[in-house]
Amino acid sequence: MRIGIVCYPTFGGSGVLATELGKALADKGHEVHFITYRQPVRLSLFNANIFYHEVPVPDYPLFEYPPYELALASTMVDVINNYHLDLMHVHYAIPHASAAYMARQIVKKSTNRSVPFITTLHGTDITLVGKDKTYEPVVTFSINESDGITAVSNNLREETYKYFPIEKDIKVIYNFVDVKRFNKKPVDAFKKVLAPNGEKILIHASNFREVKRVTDVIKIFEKIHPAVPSKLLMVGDGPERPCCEELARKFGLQDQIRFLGKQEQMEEIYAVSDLFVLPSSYESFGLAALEAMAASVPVLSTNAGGLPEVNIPGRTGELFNVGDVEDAAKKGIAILSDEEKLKKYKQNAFKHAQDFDVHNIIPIYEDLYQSFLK
Ligand code: GMT
Repeated sequence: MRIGIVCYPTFGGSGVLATELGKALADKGHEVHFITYRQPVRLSLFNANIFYHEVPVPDYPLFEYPPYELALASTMVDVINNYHLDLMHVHYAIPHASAAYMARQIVKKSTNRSVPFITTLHGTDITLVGKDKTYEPVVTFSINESDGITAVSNNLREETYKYFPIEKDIKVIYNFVDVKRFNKKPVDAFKKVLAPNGEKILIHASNFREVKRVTDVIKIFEKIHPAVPSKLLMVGDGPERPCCEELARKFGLQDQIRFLGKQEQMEEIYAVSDLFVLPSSYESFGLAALEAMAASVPVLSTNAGGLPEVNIPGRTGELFNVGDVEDAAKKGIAILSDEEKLKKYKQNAFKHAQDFDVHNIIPIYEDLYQSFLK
């Protein structure tokens, strides 16, 4: 198949998932065309089946806000026509679904070919941004106009039906992970640098947005640290990072917590970690938690959104209510202070991640694509 993929090219989960999907499809012999305003972060390797089309957004002095959606729709039309795409798969409804709708109409009018588009809902496009009255009518319209709609968890599917008058079926296709990539042996020298006295290593990775409640990670660590000799790695960057650094200093924990910034080789970092902490107020799925599990790292997360569909309490990790740092710390201490228990959690986390392996999920997308080409 010849597939066009539209996504945000950033470190965010939807962009990462869309990029990994495109790479996996290309490995299976499909021709994949990424259409984005910048090269996606995880798209560094060369593959003869992968094409990248940058969306040019001219910035005329007349425009206070350059019309990205129009530039995207026009680029989509160009790529669909010149590369004879069979379908488009857009990730994150805003503004990708409405741009895809416009592109489909333009192509239909000029060539009489109807090129289907599938919209994958990822989370904040529905739960935060999409619900906003400013966008809601367009979001509802373009989701309903999609030929296929998918959501990354049952929770997100339900949330979408709750807040938008969607008339079509939304198919749940979970996030996936390449287990082989994340199943790495720890590099001893690296572990020694981070935890010279054999301390346990806790880790958090995100874009440090408000929804991630990153300061809760520091608060949880402050309670775990006196009970379990430990270090904390904070991976990623974003608006809440300064508050975290300030809180770490306030607690006198600045030497126990390392802020590593954005990292691409997450598998190396997970390989030396013992517990992934995710205190988000909402996660449609929690791709970062799944990637940690694929590296045999148990997860201490909230029970918000789709997280309980990924992290199974008492097996792959533990769940706590949003903001309950007391309970989170208690559960974290219980996991980390018992070697046998920790080993079991690590094994279970890895085993459960295998259910979400890329080889299990890609065929579901392929079948979905095929159903629109018949
Ligand atoms: O979590 C983020 O801040 C990034 C966000 C995005 O929109 O790129 O991730 C969302 O999509 C991921 C892939 O489907 C999910 O695993 C994340 O849970 C989801 N984030 C939220 O729902 C907050």
